[in-house]
Amino acid sequence: MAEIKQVLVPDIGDYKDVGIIEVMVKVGDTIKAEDNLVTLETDKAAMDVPSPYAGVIKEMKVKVGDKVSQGSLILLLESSDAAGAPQSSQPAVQPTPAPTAAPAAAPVAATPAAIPVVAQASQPAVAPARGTPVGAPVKGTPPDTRPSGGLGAAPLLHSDPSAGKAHASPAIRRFARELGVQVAQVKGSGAKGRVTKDDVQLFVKAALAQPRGAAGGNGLQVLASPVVDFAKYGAIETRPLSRIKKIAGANLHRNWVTIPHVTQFDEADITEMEAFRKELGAEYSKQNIKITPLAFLLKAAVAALQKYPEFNASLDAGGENLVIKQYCHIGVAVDTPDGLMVPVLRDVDKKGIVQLAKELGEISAKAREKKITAADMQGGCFTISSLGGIGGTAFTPIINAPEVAILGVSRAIIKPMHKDDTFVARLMLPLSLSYDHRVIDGAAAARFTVFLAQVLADTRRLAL
Ligand code: CAO
Repeated sequence: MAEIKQVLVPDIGDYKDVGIIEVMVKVGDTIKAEDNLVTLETDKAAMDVPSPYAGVIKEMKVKVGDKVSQGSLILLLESSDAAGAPQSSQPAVQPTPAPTAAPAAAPVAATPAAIPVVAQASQPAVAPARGTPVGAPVKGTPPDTRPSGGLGAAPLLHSDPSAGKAHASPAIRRFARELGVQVAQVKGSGAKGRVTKDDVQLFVKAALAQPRGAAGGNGLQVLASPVVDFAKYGAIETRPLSRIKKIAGANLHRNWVTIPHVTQFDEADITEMEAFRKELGAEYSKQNIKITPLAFLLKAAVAALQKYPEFNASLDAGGENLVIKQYCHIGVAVDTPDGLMVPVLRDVDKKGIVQLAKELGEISAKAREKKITAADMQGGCFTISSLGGIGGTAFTPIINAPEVAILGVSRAIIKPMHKDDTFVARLMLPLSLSYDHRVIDGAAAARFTVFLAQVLADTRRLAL
C-alpha cells in the first residue's frame, strides 16, 4: 500500500539556516529515488538533496529562499517503493527519528541521504569533490577526474579553473558535465546570471550547429576571446577587416588548429646564385622581367618536391591515404593592400627561371589589382611565402591545407662562414619549412631543407 513519507533535510554537517537556491520538483511530479529535490547553498558550498524514495510528490514544504537545517521538512511524498525502504545506493546513513510531535500514524520520516557537495567560487583551493558524502571528511578530497563524455574531451568542471566562477546548481553542473560542457562557458539567463538547464541545452545545440572547422568546431573546446572595452583605456578607431582578410583568416585559423605544424629552419648559401641572378636581371630588365630570388626558389622547390614526393601530396578526405601528385603547381603568397592572397603558378616543373620570373610578376600584379580569380588560387601542391624583400630572419608559416608543407623565405644576409680553416663572407638565405607532422617526419623535413639548400648553393643542380 502506498505510504506518505516525509523527506527531511539530512545531515549537512555543522551548517544551520542554509538557503534553498533551487527547487527541482513540484507537486504531482513522479520521481525516482536519488532524483534531486532541492539545492542548498552555504557561503562555501552548494549541495543537492536527493530523494531517498521513489514516488509522487504530494506537498511541497519549502520554496526558494527558505532557510533550512538538518531535519527540516522538505516535502511529503507518496512512496511507490514496495517495501517502503529507501532506494538510495548512497552510503549508509543515520536514520533520522520521526518528529516527536508527529502523531502515531504520521508520515514516516525519510532517511536522510548523504549529500553530494560542489565547490563554489569562494571555495578554498582544496574543495570538496562532488559525490563526497556530507559528514565524511572532505578536506583534501581529490577532485573528480573521471573522463567526461559528450562534446569532445572537455575537462571536467572540477578541473576547470574557471568553473567555480559560474553560478549553477550542482544539478545543472552535473547535467552540463554529463554533456561534456564546461559550465563556465555557458551564459546564464537565470536570476543573477545563474546557468539554467535550458542554457546548457542551448549551448550544446549551438555547439552542434557550428560548421566543422569553425572556431570551436572539430570537437575543439576553446575559450571565447575576452570582450574588452578598449575605449576605457584610451582613444580608439574601429576599422572593418577586408573581405580577403576575413576569408583568409578563417582558413588560416582552421589550418593552424587542425594541422600539427612543425617548422624546420635552415640556411642556404646563395652567394653564387645571387651573382648569376644579377647577371640575368641585367639581361632581362630590358624586357621588363624582374628576376628575383623567388624564381630560383620555385625551381629549387620543384627539385626537392620531386626528390621527396610526400611533400608534393595531400591527405585524402578520410585522412587514411596520401595522395601524391604527379604535377607540380606552386602557390606564392602575395601581400596585397587588402590582405594575403596565394595565386598558384602552374606546372612549375615544366618552366624555366625566366618564364617563372615573368609569371610571378604578372600574377602578383594581378593579385594587387584585385583581378585574381578563385581558379587562380586553386590546385596548389606546395606554397612559398617570401618575406625576403621586406626583412626578418625566420618565421613559422601556416600550411595552406590541403597541402602538407610550406616554405617560408626570409631576407638573405652576408655572414661569416667557416670554410677551409678560415672565415669567408657568404650570402646566406634563411629557410623556414613548416610541415604537417601527420604526414612528414622531422628527419624527412630536415633532408628536404638540406637538399633545398644544396640546390640553391649550386644552381647547376637545377639542370639535373
Ligand atoms: N633576400 C634578399 N633580398 C630579397 C629576397 C631575399 N630572400 N627576396 C627578394 N629580395 C629582393 C629582391 O631581389 C628585390 O630587390 P631589388 O628590388 O633590389 O631587385 C626586392 O627584395 C623586392 O622583391 P619583391 O618582393 O618585389 O619580389 P619577390 O619576387 O621576392 O616577391 C612577392 C614577390 C609577390 C612574393 C612579394 O612581393 C610579396 O608579396 N611578399 C610577401 C609575401 C607575404 O606576405 N608572405 C607572408 C605570408 S604568411 O603570413
